[in-house]
Amino acid sequence: MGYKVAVIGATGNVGREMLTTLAERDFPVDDVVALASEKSIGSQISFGDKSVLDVQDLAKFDFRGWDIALSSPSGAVSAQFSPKAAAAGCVVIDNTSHFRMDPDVPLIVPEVNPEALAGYTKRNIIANPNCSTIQMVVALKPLHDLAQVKRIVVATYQSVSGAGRDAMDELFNQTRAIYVNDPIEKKVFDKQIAFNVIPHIDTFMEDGSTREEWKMMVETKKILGSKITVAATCVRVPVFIGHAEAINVEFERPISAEDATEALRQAPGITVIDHRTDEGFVTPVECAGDDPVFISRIREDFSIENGLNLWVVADNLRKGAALNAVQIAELLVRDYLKK
Ligand code: 11C
Repeated sequence: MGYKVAVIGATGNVGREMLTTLAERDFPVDDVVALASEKSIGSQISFGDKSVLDVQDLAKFDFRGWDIALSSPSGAVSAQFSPKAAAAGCVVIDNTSHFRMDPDVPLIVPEVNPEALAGYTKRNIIANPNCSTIQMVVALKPLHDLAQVKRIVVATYQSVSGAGRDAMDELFNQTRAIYVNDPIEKKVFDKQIAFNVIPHIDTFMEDGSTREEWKMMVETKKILGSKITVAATCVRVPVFIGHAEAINVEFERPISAEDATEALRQAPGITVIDHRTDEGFVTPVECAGDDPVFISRIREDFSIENGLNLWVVADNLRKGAALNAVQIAELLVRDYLKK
């Protein structure tokens, strides 16, 4: 017997990837529904190779009798509909930032803190972390177990797909416009993204950080440990899919590059490619469409005590969003929602 699964925000980048991932991983479904706002009614979405779903109106949907909702609409839509679905008995796995810091909502990366999932019954909602946080904590967990992370300094190189399909179109259209000498149009990004980099993701906060930088800090503390300090600089780059991160870590105890590499090679969800030669590292275009978090450029940082540098790359729509959500659903049905 399988599960009845709703995908909320099914027409977006992540919603589509959620449907693809459910089908690819043979998640045991009895029924699947694609939900979106009224303006998407009439459109159809593929579920795997064989079936096509008619998009249904989220506002009119009755969640009673549905087991799991994978949710990736805007934060405001999630704020309205996730509690409604949860109250109807449907466990919501929410990809927005809205519930992540709620103490009654577990924030889960299955390779890192699966034990925290037990707390989901308080609100019937589980939060999926930000894509930049997910790939960083997957990379750091095996090292944290070895030598205890003390401080993280990270710079991100984030692809435009993190900002949605209009952002991908904007990169494409601006690139084309530059080649054919057309005027550059800016709608999603406040500066030109083609052939440029923008150190501004999400809104600015009072202390000068952006919310993306703040999310990386608070989410990492919630998942890995509150004593860890994080300094993040988040940057949008003209790449379609795949986020990269240059991570500098200071540990409580000594850790060699060799021991770190060995621990990372053994860890779930990670592929180490670090040959210290031309092409012996991974870049975002190579990770697009793949599941693992790729780690390269593992080296000691001799400018601080117990320091290490890493280059971490992952598909932000898969491990950074849809795949992590489906892996949470897999844990949920394995340990808590057995049929
Ligand atoms: C980006 N990381 O690349 C963002 C997208 O908090 O879930 C995801 C935002 C979030 O723009």
